Order: sequence, then structure tokens, then C-alpha cells
Amino acid sequence: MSERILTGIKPTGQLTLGNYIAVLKNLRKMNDRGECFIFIADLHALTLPIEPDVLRQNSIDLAAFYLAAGLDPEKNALFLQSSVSAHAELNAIMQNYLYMGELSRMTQFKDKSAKLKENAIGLGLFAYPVLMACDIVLYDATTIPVGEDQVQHIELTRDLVNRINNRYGEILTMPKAELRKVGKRIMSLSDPTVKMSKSDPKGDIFLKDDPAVIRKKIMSAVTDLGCEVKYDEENKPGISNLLQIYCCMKDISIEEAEQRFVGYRYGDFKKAVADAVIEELEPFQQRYREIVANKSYEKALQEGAKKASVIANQTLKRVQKAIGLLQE
Ligand code: AQP
Repeated sequence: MSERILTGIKPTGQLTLGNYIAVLKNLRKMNDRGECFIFIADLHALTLPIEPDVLRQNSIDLAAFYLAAGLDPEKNALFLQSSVSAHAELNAIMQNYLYMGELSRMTQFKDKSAKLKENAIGLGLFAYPVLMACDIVLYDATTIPVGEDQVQHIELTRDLVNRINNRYGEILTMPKAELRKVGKRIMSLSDPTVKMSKSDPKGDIFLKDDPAVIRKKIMSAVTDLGCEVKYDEENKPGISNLLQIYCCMKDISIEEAEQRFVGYRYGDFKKAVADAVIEELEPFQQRYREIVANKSYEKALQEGAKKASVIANQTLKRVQKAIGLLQE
């Protein structure tokens, strides 16, 4: 089977530069590599409290951003997770094949639940990796491009596939995580020791930010002692983060960027980073505004859900049959 790529983003807040680098920037290349299933993870967005209007608006924005990033809806499937019911149906089955001990070791659960009162931690937050595993196996996905924080969930999905295939025969496809060399974890501009995150927005660059706002945020980003533009995560986390961002915008290696900035002062370096981000995001934002205005995401989502449902239902049936559920 040729490569089948699956990727999703949760519509939990305004999209950040971290989401752009992790997923959106690579969509065009993904289109050329194989068949892509690209979804809006709206069921996952419910794992933390969210207002209905906000969820709706974030989902629309995300669909428009996917299209603005170059997703070809004719060739690939763009859909809402909640519009393909097989996700929830397979989840009801697979939650019996992943265990409490495994789920409680997930660092994302530990991080997110630590910020909540105990009686506000939903079961869905705990069981998030089960649904994520279902998202992946439903499409026989072979390749999952992710940021570093999601690798543990993909490993758990691989354990689940092994478990199911060993017990019932080869019914699920083994996926693998694809991690970029540069940009696997973009950090906050105001605190480069924490991840840039849409549900905890501090020091974020949002994809809807005006160029002037982006410039201001980058120019006031936290930097480090010293004056050399060098990649050193431990001693220079602020400069290292800006270097990563620059490299992702320009598609170059860290070594190339270090060479380029020999003898630069921090201020001039930041200006170059701001120029690079604005140059990349301005045309993308223009396309996004056009798509929102003409609502072309509506047809793309409808067609995408139909295409996705065909494949997802085939997998669901295969699993139901293998485990002994009676099917007409
Ligand atoms: N800062 C980041 N650096 C690199 N990759 C990132 N990703 C997110 N933030 C960064 C990657 O983006 C993809 C989609 O993420 P998601 O929305 O499904 O979940 P997330 O990782 O939890 O992203 P956020 O922004 O931190 O969302 P919230 O705050 O809602 O939890 C994933 O591949 C992710 O790795």
C-alpha cells in the first residue's frame, strides 16, 4: 500500500505558529507524497472546557487555515472528526484494549490534569489517547506527522495495533510517527522553557496576528545572556527557539542559520526572524481571509466526510467482525 498520511489539530483555541510548523506548513508536500486524511479534532477539543460558539468558530477557522495552507480537497479528505461516526464507535471498542496503567503514564494527561481541580478532570481527557489511536487506525494510516508532545501517543497506538493483531490476526495497519528534525517543539516567546500552546496562550504567535503584532512579539521575545546567535537549548533557550522558527520558515538547517548570523547582534537577528515569519504568513493569511469570505470550506468538509466515512466504516466492520460482534 502507498503512503497514507493522517493529521489532525484540535480546535481548542487560536492556532499558533507551533501548529503551523507542525502541520500546516507541510500540507502541500504531504499532498504530493500520498493519500492524506486531514481532520479537525473537535471531539478531542471537548476534553477541556470550551464554549459552543468558540468551538464552532475555531472549527471553521481551522478548516479555512487547512485550505489556505494548500490542502487539495479533491485529492485528499478534509473532515470534522465528529462527522464520521466510526471514530466514536471504534473508540467504544478500543477502550477495552488499552489499560488504566498505560494511560496514566501519558505525560500530556499528567501536564493537563495538573492544571485542573480533581473533580474537573473529565474521563475524556484521561482516555484521549484511545480516541487518538482510533483516529489513526481507522484510515490504515502509515505516517503521522507530529510534534514531539504526541510521540508517546503514537507509541501507545503501535502497542494497541500489536495487541489487536496478535490476538485477532493482521486487521490493523501499523502507523509510525514522523518527527521533523527542526521545529519539533516550538516554545513560548515569553518563556522558552514551556511549549507554545493554543490553550495556554502566553508568548504565542497566533496565525491571525497582524504583521505588526508578529513583529512586536518577536522583537520583545525573551533572549539569553551573551551575544552570539548559537543553538544551545540548555544555555540559550530563547535564541535556540528563535533559530528553530527561522529555520522552519526558510527550510534550512540550524548549521546554515548559525552561519548566516555570525556577527549579528540579538536585535538584528530578531528582525530577520520577524521578517521571515511575516513573509511566510502574510500570503497565507490573505488566502485564509478569501476562504472564510467565500465559505469554500463547507463543500470541502461535506465531501471530505463522505470520503473518510467509506474508509473508516470498512475498518470498523473488519474490527467488529474479528472480535465477534454480529454484523448484518
Ligand atoms: N509548540 C509546538 N511545537 C511543535 N509542534 C506543536 N504542535 C502543537 N504545538 C506545537 C503540534 O501541532 C499538532 C496539532 O496539535 P493539537 O492541537 O492537536 O494538540 P497539542 O499538541 O496539544 O497543541 P496545542 O497547541 O498545545 O493545543 P492545546 O493547547 O489545545 O493542547 C500536533 O502534531 C502537535 O504536536
